[in-house]
Amino acid sequence: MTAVRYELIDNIALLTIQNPPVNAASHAVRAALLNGLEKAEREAKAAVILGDGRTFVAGADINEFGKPPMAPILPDACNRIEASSLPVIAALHGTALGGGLELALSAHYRVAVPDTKVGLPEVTLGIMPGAGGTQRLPRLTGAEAALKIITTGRPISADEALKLSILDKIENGNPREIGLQYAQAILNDGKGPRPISAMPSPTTIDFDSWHAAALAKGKGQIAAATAVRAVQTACELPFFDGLKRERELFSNLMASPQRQGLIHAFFAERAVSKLPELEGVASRDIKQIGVIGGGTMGAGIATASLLSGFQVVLVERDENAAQKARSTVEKMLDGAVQRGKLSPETHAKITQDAFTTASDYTAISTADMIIEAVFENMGVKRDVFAALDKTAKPGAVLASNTSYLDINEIASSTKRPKDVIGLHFFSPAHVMKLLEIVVADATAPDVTATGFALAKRLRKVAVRAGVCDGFIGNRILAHYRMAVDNMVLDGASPYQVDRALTDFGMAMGPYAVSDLAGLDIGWATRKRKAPNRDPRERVPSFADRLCELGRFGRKTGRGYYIYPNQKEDPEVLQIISEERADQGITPRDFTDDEIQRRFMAAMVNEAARVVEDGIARRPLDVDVTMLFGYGFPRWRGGPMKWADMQGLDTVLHNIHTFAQDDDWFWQPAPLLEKLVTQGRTFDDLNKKAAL
Ligand code: 3H9
Repeated sequence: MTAVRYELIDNIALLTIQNPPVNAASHAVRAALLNGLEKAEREAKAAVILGDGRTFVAGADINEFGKPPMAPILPDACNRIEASSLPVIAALHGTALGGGLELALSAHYRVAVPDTKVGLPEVTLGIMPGAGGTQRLPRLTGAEAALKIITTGRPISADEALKLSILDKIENGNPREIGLQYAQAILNDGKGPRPISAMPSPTTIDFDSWHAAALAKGKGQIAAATAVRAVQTACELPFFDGLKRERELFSNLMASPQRQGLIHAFFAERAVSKLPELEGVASRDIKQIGVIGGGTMGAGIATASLLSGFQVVLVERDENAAQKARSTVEKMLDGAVQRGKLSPETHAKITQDAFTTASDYTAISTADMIIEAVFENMGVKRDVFAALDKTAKPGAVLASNTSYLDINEIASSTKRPKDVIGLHFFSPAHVMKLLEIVVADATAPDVTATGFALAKRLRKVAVRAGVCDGFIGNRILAHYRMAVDNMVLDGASPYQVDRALTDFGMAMGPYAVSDLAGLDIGWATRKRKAPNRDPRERVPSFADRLCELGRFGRKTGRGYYIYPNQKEDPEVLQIISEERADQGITPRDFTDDEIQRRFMAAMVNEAARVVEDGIARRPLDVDVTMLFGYGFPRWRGGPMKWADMQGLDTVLHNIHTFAQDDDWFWQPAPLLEKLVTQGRTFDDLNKKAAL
């Protein structure tokens, strides 16, 4: 298949880009487009550019990033199209994004089908538009509207694009028909080329304020702020000088580690659901979901399911609790209406027709999938699953939303362990994107496939995890929590730790996270693990002390911080210093850099063990888990990508250094040592797994 199909229809040349799945503007596409244009200039009176299949062009080919550019590069291809002697029309459908929109802006006229979306999402990949987008778009829309599109990266609808003059026309039909008709109308009207580069510069605005706002919002990310400066040149410099400046700024971002991190995140997010064990395996049909337990998690799961069009039956222990759960779900749905995610009419319809509550398991005897979200206790869970065994219909998927417990043991309390799986949602379950799909020893492949299909319907990112205490995410969290607790015991304050780690880019510091989750959760886990604790483990008791004082975090108004304003609490520091005195510890200073290095070394070390133990299939599964469930900064790509970029030898060296004061906690993961010895990276393991 040629990258661009050429057809001559009367005197109009049709250039159809054929590069599935999303018609990325690869080298082959760029070269073939220019060949087609030259042919059109010899044979035709107008040229139409369109995309084959599901979309126009979704952008530059991301696979080419980081490799030497191959001529014709996209900016040159766009300039050549704009300079054509023929009127060039772009006929859009699907998504015209990034380089795809830039290509359309280099055409002289743009027509689109109504559900087309256009945008410049480059900043989400750590770069900025680099094929004229920062110069052509503001000439059409004005600087402010262009900045909104470029700095957020959010696509806009065809209607909005028409209002902003990005589109000239919206037409029903297919891109081929609407492109041909529009080209014919342009010829009939005697119109010629209409290059945006010849349009006047946009009026200047307060770019310094936009720059400062983009920097603040970026929390360490530089792409959006850099793009502001590029748009500024559109107001201040002649078009081709502006293009030159755009190229320089684009190339700087292309060379940045942030670009590497964000592109890794883009591909990792798509790779997580690609599992060899699921190839050719059909998922089970799910229409009705039963949820057991109407607390925060159960209500969140019910809400997420309702928002994605499932019928939901929620079972609580008695009528009162069922009513309470119903009102929690309705409040969550109200929130979705307020956020514009749901219309008031659909809200009313869902709550009436799709949602029922009950206090008896017989209500879920028709459910295709049952998700248990009861108290986190093995005995309670075993009882629930034993009861489900009697009630659930044959073939129903039986899922547990446990965040730590052994799914194999839970499965053993039923006569159908093949149907049992872990579905670990994150709180609030109707908002958080991550779903850990925990595959037990006996889980049938079609049950795993059903978990992934459910995640897709719920628009969640699903990661396969094996069975162990805490699965991927909470197991790693438990380890880096130990590292930060030890630092606090040795002299750092919880507030310094939180600040150092939010400066690193974490969405929240670990102590603020504990307060949000509830300190009683960690307390229960510590008690559960106490009998099997290694005697060499350092066990700080300040967290237990806070719980003994009834400080469970936000919900009680006090935890590590004082709420509602999250103020630091001198009493907490006093409790910590008393414990240091009891243990004979002389507190020492920690720099923010040391806090960050210890935190990351602990995270990467445990993550390496998680991969080695097969709990995560690949390092990228860890990255996606930490990005979508634990507030790890996306622009760093995830902990494993971060470690690769630091150099694994540097991370290992840090671990050896830290081991000088605690050689039990800082035992290097054998996988990390092996990779360093072999001079390989975590990403090499990702690539190997993809073969
Ligand atoms: C840019 O344009 C820079 C220029 O300004 C300057 C240049 C000089 N390239 O997401 P999906 C793959 S930067 C290569 O699952 P959907 C994707 O990996 C770019 N491959 O589908 C996946 O592969 P696989 C600006 C790409 O329907 C497959 O296509 N553009 C690209 O859910 C299907 O993707 C963007 O940032 C690409 N550009 O969503 C848009 N895009 O099947 C990025 C996708 O092997 N793309 N693939 O896993 C998207 O946002 C979504 O893919 C899209 C479709 C909305 C288009």
